[in-house]
Amino acid sequence: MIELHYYPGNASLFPHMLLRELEVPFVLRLVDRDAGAQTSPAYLKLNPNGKIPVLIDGEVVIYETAAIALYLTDTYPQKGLSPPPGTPQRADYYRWMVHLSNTPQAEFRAWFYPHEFTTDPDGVAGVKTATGLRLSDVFGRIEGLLGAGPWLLGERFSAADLYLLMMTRWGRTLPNPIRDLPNLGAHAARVLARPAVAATFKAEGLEAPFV
Ligand SMILES: N[C@@H](CCC(=O)N[C@@H](CS)C(=O)NCC(=O)O)C(=O)O
Repeated sequence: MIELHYYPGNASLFPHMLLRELEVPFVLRLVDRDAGAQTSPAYLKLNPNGKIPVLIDGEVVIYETAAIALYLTDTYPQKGLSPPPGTPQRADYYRWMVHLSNTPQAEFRAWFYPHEFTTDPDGVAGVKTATGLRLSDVFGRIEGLLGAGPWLLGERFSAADLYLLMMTRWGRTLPNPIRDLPNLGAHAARVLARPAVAATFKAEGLEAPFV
Protein backbone atom coordinates (compact mmCIF):
# COMPACT_ATOMS: atom_id res chain seq x y z
CA MET A 1 0.00 0.00 0.00
CA ILE A 2 1.12 3.59 -0.66
CA GLU A 3 2.84 5.28 2.28
CA LEU A 4 2.95 9.05 2.73
CA HIS A 5 5.54 10.38 5.14
CA TYR A 6 3.99 13.57 6.47
CA TYR A 7 3.78 16.16 9.19
CA PRO A 8 0.52 18.05 9.82
CA GLY A 9 0.22 21.16 7.67
CA ASN A 10 3.61 20.66 5.99
CA ALA A 11 4.18 20.28 2.25
CA SER A 12 2.81 16.76 2.65
CA LEU A 13 -0.65 18.33 2.96
CA PHE A 14 -0.91 18.58 -0.83
CA PRO A 15 -0.18 14.90 -1.65
CA HIS A 16 -2.36 13.92 1.30
CA MET A 17 -5.33 15.85 -0.14
CA LEU A 18 -4.56 14.39 -3.55
CA LEU A 19 -4.52 10.79 -2.31
CA ARG A 20 -7.95 11.34 -0.77
CA GLU A 21 -9.27 12.99 -3.94
CA LEU A 22 -7.98 10.01 -5.94
CA GLU A 23 -9.62 7.61 -3.45
CA VAL A 24 -6.44 5.56 -3.36
CA PRO A 25 -5.72 3.37 -0.30
CA PHE A 26 -2.72 4.71 1.61
CA VAL A 27 -1.21 4.88 5.06
CA LEU A 28 0.20 7.96 6.77
CA ARG A 29 3.60 7.79 8.45
CA LEU A 30 4.23 10.68 10.82
CA VAL A 31 7.71 12.18 10.57
CA ASP A 32 8.43 13.28 14.12
CA ARG A 33 9.84 16.72 13.42
CA ASP A 34 10.01 17.50 17.12
CA ALA A 35 12.60 14.72 17.40
CA GLY A 36 14.32 15.77 14.16
CA ALA A 37 13.24 12.52 12.47
CA GLN A 38 13.55 14.13 9.02
CA THR A 39 17.33 13.99 9.41
CA SER A 40 17.51 10.49 10.90
CA PRO A 41 19.63 7.99 8.93
CA ALA A 42 16.50 5.95 8.12
CA TYR A 43 14.64 8.97 6.70
CA LEU A 44 17.68 10.27 4.79
CA LYS A 45 17.72 6.95 2.94
CA LEU A 46 14.26 7.86 1.64
CA ASN A 47 14.98 11.55 1.03
CA PRO A 48 18.64 12.59 1.21
CA ASN A 49 17.47 16.23 1.42
CA GLY A 50 15.86 15.55 4.80
CA LYS A 51 12.59 17.19 3.80
CA ILE A 52 8.93 16.25 4.12
CA PRO A 53 7.12 14.67 2.24
CA VAL A 54 8.17 11.29 0.86
CA LEU A 55 5.82 8.89 -0.90
CA ILE A 56 6.49 5.18 -1.23
CA ASP A 57 4.54 3.11 -3.75
CA GLY A 58 6.04 -0.37 -4.04
CA GLU A 59 9.51 0.07 -5.48
CA VAL A 60 8.92 3.77 -6.12
CA VAL A 61 10.35 6.09 -3.46
CA ILE A 62 9.70 9.66 -4.48
CA TYR A 63 10.23 13.06 -2.84
CA GLU A 64 9.61 16.66 -3.96
CA THR A 65 5.99 17.63 -3.49
CA ALA A 66 5.26 18.53 -7.11
CA ALA A 67 6.94 15.37 -8.41
CA ILE A 68 4.83 13.23 -6.06
CA ALA A 69 1.67 14.91 -7.34
CA LEU A 70 2.65 14.51 -11.00
CA TYR A 71 3.45 10.85 -10.33
CA LEU A 72 0.07 10.29 -8.67
CA THR A 73 -2.01 12.05 -11.31
CA ASP A 74 -0.16 10.09 -14.02
CA THR A 75 -0.67 6.81 -12.16
CA TYR A 76 -4.44 7.36 -11.84
CA PRO A 77 -5.34 9.21 -15.07
CA GLN A 78 -8.87 7.83 -14.95
CA LYS A 79 -9.58 10.07 -11.95
CA GLY A 80 -9.17 13.10 -14.21
CA LEU A 81 -7.14 15.26 -11.83
CA SER A 82 -4.76 16.21 -14.64
CA PRO A 83 -5.65 16.94 -18.27
CA PRO A 84 -4.62 14.40 -20.94
CA PRO A 85 -0.99 14.61 -22.16
CA GLY A 86 -0.42 16.51 -25.38
CA THR A 87 -3.31 18.94 -24.89
CA PRO A 88 -3.22 22.72 -24.32
CA GLN A 89 -4.70 22.18 -20.85
CA ARG A 90 -1.89 19.77 -20.02
CA ALA A 91 0.56 22.54 -20.88
CA ASP A 92 -1.28 24.85 -18.46
CA TYR A 93 -1.22 22.13 -15.82
CA TYR A 94 2.55 21.68 -16.11
CA ARG A 95 3.04 25.45 -16.04
CA TRP A 96 1.06 25.83 -12.82
CA MET A 97 2.64 22.83 -11.11
CA VAL A 98 6.17 23.97 -11.91
CA HIS A 99 5.46 27.62 -11.10
CA LEU A 100 3.85 26.81 -7.76
CA SER A 101 6.82 24.59 -6.91
CA ASN A 102 9.68 26.83 -7.93
CA THR A 103 8.28 30.26 -7.09
CA PRO A 104 5.72 30.55 -4.26
CA GLN A 105 6.69 27.30 -2.51
CA ALA A 106 10.38 28.21 -2.71
CA GLU A 107 9.58 31.70 -1.37
CA PHE A 108 7.67 30.16 1.51
CA ARG A 109 10.84 28.29 2.44
CA ALA A 110 12.49 31.70 2.93
CA TRP A 111 9.40 32.95 4.82
CA PHE A 112 9.34 30.07 7.30
CA TYR A 113 13.11 29.46 7.49
CA PRO A 114 14.61 32.97 6.96
CA HIS A 115 17.77 32.07 8.93
CA GLU A 116 18.75 29.73 6.08
CA PHE A 117 18.93 32.69 3.71
CA THR A 118 21.54 34.79 5.50
CA THR A 119 24.72 34.21 7.45
CA ASP A 120 24.06 37.42 9.40
CA PRO A 121 21.88 36.90 12.50
CA ASP A 122 20.88 40.56 12.25
CA GLY A 123 19.78 39.98 8.67
CA VAL A 124 17.02 37.48 9.43
CA ALA A 125 14.29 40.08 9.95
CA GLY A 126 15.19 41.76 6.67
CA VAL A 127 15.07 38.45 4.78
CA LYS A 128 11.60 37.86 6.19
CA THR A 129 10.33 41.32 5.30
CA ALA A 130 11.70 41.14 1.75
CA THR A 131 10.27 37.63 1.27
CA GLY A 132 6.84 38.80 2.45
CA LEU A 133 6.95 41.55 -0.17
CA ARG A 134 7.96 39.11 -2.92
CA LEU A 135 5.19 36.72 -1.88
CA SER A 136 2.64 39.55 -2.07
CA ASP A 137 3.87 40.30 -5.56
CA VAL A 138 3.72 36.62 -6.63
CA PHE A 139 0.20 36.13 -5.27
CA GLY A 140 -0.97 39.41 -6.75
CA ARG A 141 -0.12 37.97 -10.16
CA ILE A 142 -1.72 34.59 -9.36
CA GLU A 143 -4.87 36.48 -8.28
CA GLY A 144 -5.08 38.09 -11.72
CA LEU A 145 -4.35 34.89 -13.65
CA LEU A 146 -6.88 32.89 -11.62
CA GLY A 147 -9.59 35.50 -12.21
CA ALA A 148 -13.05 34.12 -11.56
CA GLY A 149 -11.70 30.61 -12.17
CA PRO A 150 -13.42 28.79 -10.73
CA TRP A 151 -10.20 26.70 -10.93
CA LEU A 152 -6.64 27.36 -12.09
CA LEU A 153 -7.46 25.55 -15.35
CA GLY A 154 -10.76 27.40 -15.76
CA GLU A 155 -13.71 25.03 -15.66
CA ARG A 156 -11.55 21.99 -14.92
CA PHE A 157 -10.59 21.11 -11.33
CA SER A 158 -7.08 19.63 -11.12
CA ALA A 159 -4.40 18.69 -8.61
CA ALA A 160 -2.93 22.16 -9.08
CA ASP A 161 -5.90 23.61 -7.16
CA LEU A 162 -4.96 21.52 -4.12
CA TYR A 163 -1.39 22.78 -4.39
CA LEU A 164 -2.61 26.37 -4.51
CA LEU A 165 -4.85 25.84 -1.47
CA MET A 166 -1.89 24.60 0.56
CA MET A 167 -0.05 27.80 -0.18
CA THR A 168 -3.07 30.01 0.46
CA ARG A 169 -3.16 28.31 3.86
CA TRP A 170 0.53 28.97 4.47
CA GLY A 171 -0.12 32.58 3.44
CA ARG A 172 -2.40 33.16 6.42
CA THR A 173 0.80 34.12 8.29
CA LEU A 174 1.74 36.92 5.84
CA PRO A 175 1.16 40.62 6.67
CA ASN A 176 -1.31 40.59 3.75
CA PRO A 177 -2.97 37.15 4.04
CA ILE A 178 -3.62 35.53 0.68
CA ARG A 179 -7.24 34.75 1.61
CA ASP A 180 -7.98 38.49 1.50
CA LEU A 181 -7.41 38.58 -2.26
CA PRO A 182 -10.96 38.14 -3.63
CA ASN A 183 -10.29 35.50 -6.30
CA LEU A 184 -7.88 33.51 -4.15
CA GLY A 185 -10.16 33.72 -1.12
CA ALA A 186 -13.09 32.40 -3.16
CA HIS A 187 -10.87 29.69 -4.66
CA ALA A 188 -9.78 28.55 -1.18
CA ALA A 189 -13.41 28.36 -0.03
CA ARG A 190 -14.28 26.21 -3.05
CA VAL A 191 -11.38 23.81 -2.45
CA LEU A 192 -12.06 23.62 1.29
CA ALA A 193 -15.67 22.64 0.54
CA ARG A 194 -14.53 19.43 -1.15
CA PRO A 195 -15.16 16.38 1.08
CA ALA A 196 -11.70 14.89 0.43
CA VAL A 197 -10.06 18.14 1.51
CA ALA A 198 -12.17 18.42 4.66
CA ALA A 199 -11.28 14.80 5.49
CA THR A 200 -7.57 15.58 5.04
CA PHE A 201 -7.66 18.58 7.36
CA LYS A 202 -9.53 16.52 9.93
CA ALA A 203 -7.07 13.62 9.69
CA GLU A 204 -4.12 16.00 10.20
CA GLY A 205 -5.84 17.65 13.15
CA LEU A 206 -5.74 21.09 11.51
CA GLU A 207 -8.07 23.60 13.08
CA ALA A 208 -9.95 26.61 11.75
CA PRO A 209 -9.17 29.16 10.45
CA PHE A 210 -7.90 26.89 7.67
CA VAL A 211 -6.62 29.74 5.48
N1 LIG B 1 11.12 21.23 -2.29
C1 LIG B 1 10.72 20.37 -1.21
C2 LIG B 1 10.60 21.20 0.05
C3 LIG B 1 10.01 20.44 1.21
C4 LIG B 1 10.12 21.20 2.52
O1 LIG B 1 10.74 22.29 2.63
N2 LIG B 1 9.50 20.60 3.54
C5 LIG B 1 9.53 21.19 4.86
C6 LIG B 1 8.14 21.12 5.50
S1 LIG B 1 6.96 22.10 4.63
C7 LIG B 1 10.46 20.41 5.76
O2 LIG B 1 10.75 19.26 5.51
N3 LIG B 1 10.91 21.06 6.83
C8 LIG B 1 11.75 20.44 7.82
C9 LIG B 1 13.20 20.78 7.64
O3 LIG B 1 13.56 21.49 6.70
O4 LIG B 1 13.98 20.33 8.48
C10 LIG B 1 9.40 19.69 -1.56
O5 LIG B 1 8.59 20.30 -2.25
O6 LIG B 1 9.19 18.53 -1.18
